[in-house]
Amino acid sequence: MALGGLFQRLKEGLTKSRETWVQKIGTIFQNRQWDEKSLDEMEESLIMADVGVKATDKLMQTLRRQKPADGEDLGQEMSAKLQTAMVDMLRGSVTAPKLAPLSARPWVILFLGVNGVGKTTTIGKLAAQHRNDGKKVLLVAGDTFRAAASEQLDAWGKRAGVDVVKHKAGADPSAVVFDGMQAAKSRNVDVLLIDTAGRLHTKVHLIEELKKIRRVIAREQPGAPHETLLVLDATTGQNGLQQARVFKESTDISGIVLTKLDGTAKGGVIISIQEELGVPVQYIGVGEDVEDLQPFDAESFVQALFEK
Ligand SMILES: Nc1nc2c(ncn2[C@@H]2O[C@H](COP(=O)(O)OP(=O)(O)OP(=O)(O)O)[C@@H](O)[C@H]2O)c(=O)[nH]1
Ligand SMILES: [Mg+2]
Repeated sequence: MALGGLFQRLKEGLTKSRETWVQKIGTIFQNRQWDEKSLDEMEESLIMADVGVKATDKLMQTLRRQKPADGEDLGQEMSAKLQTAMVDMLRGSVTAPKLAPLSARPWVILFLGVNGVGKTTTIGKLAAQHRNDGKKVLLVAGDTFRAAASEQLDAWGKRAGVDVVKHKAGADPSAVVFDGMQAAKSRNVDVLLIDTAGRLHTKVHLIEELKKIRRVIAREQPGAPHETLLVLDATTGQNGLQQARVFKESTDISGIVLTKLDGTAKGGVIISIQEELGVPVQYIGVGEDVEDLQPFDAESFVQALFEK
């Protein structure tokens, strides 16, 4: 899809956030002074949008330091200043990944997250995108917890035209992952995407199972998994952030996939995720279609959020 089309989808996906808080922030300063009352109101709107206390504090510090020029359209100017501050924060809060994407073969990506956040859907969309780029993709149904789970992955595999390695429901997930690694190596696969069962970050045995999966992957290919993506549902706002904190304590996470941004006005949570976790948001989900999973780019995200 053309870049313009992707931006349009992103914009549409962020409509709820734009219409609830972004536009409100734009109007706070219209016909008003640059004073404590207006600044406080702005701060409140950021908190309401789930930007988080810490990130809001930091943004407001930046904005309070920059007294606007007289005679300007204050609403527009404050909105522009906020956009710049957000982009800087989203860019500055994380460092670039150590390895270039797809620099190893197979490039192994492990997906984690609690129930229903969008792991399987994200894998399906990403599989279709890589396949469209001419990559050889293989999926691993590491969610052996429910029979329906591998069927759902199978359906995505068929749609994207990629194979799925799976076992019977109830099988040991590590065994499926082992088979997936073997198949990826022997079939010369470019990208291996591993689905896992939704797990509560608070359940010790599930976290142990995850560690076992990681050991199997690393034994089969040193350096893998190359990416471990934690999938978070944006509609859960600050709760998602709390999940991420706990996951991060027990396992390495290289990036975040923030799904369902189209279903919430709490799009500001992306800022607190990066700022507080220091883990980059790699992809965002703004709808149900394949093109609605997009690589996250701070500048186009903020532009899409604010553009009328
Ligand atoms: N609107 C919208 N829906 C999404 C997005 N991503 C995922 N979904 C929907 O979220 C629901 C759950 O997605 P799944 O992919 O099954 O989630 P999961 O994490 O694999 O769930 P479990 O395997 O049960 O842990 C599905 O109905 C998806 O279509 C998104 O970006 N936007
Ligand atoms: Mg799933």
